[in-house]
Amino acid sequence: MSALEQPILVSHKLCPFVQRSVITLLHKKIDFTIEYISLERKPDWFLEISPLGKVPLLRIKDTVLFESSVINEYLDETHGKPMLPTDPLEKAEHRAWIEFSSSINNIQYQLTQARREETFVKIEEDLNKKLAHLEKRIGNQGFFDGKDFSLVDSSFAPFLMRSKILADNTGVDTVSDYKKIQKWRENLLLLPEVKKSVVKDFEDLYMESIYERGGYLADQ
Ligand SMILES: N[C@@H](CCC(=O)N[C@@H](CS)C(=O)NCC(=O)O)C(=O)O
Repeated sequence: MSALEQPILVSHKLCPFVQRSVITLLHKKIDFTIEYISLERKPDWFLEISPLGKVPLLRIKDTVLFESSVINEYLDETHGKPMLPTDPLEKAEHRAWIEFSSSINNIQYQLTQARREETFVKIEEDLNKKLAHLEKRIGNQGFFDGKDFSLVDSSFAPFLMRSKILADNTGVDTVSDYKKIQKWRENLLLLPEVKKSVVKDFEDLYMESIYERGGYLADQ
């Protein structure tokens, strides 16, 4: 495939939803081009093609896909070994957990933005309730469900990567009470498709964005 025919992923370096699609593209060994944009100053061409004004977008010839979970399912259906179960009930359950991972991403973002300790603690309580459900569901064979890397794994990996960076830099580890999630995190963060799914200076950029905000977490 020539570079001109490759799918183009319209991206932002810090976006966990973009990262999910990068992980899936890398896992499936699909050639692609990445185009970063500023979300503070969204280019006109982006606003013209992005119905929600959000990244990621995947441009395939004249078609524009949006919503990371939809992009990932398209990539899964068109390339290589399926990353979702074939049984409809199991597939629906995996999709539900992918949806759940989106809310976890949003809560993690809110946690990094909280200015006051009181707000931070409330958000952390909400996150804990949700993580307790996740802890009960995940398997203990290295991945979300069994021994194979699935779309649920690619969807949670961005949250887990950020939780590790936050733990290393602030001492606040949001998954410290959850042994299975910790093991899962260790396992996922060793995978090449996860390691290579962010820019080289991601940790610095991510922490800078948190220190710039100057919230409760930045003071820890
Ligand atoms: N549900 C969307 C969420 C994407 C999303 O929230 N992207 C953020 C960056 S991480 C964005 O583009 N925000 C720009 C805005 O809301 O103006 C998906 O899964 O793709």
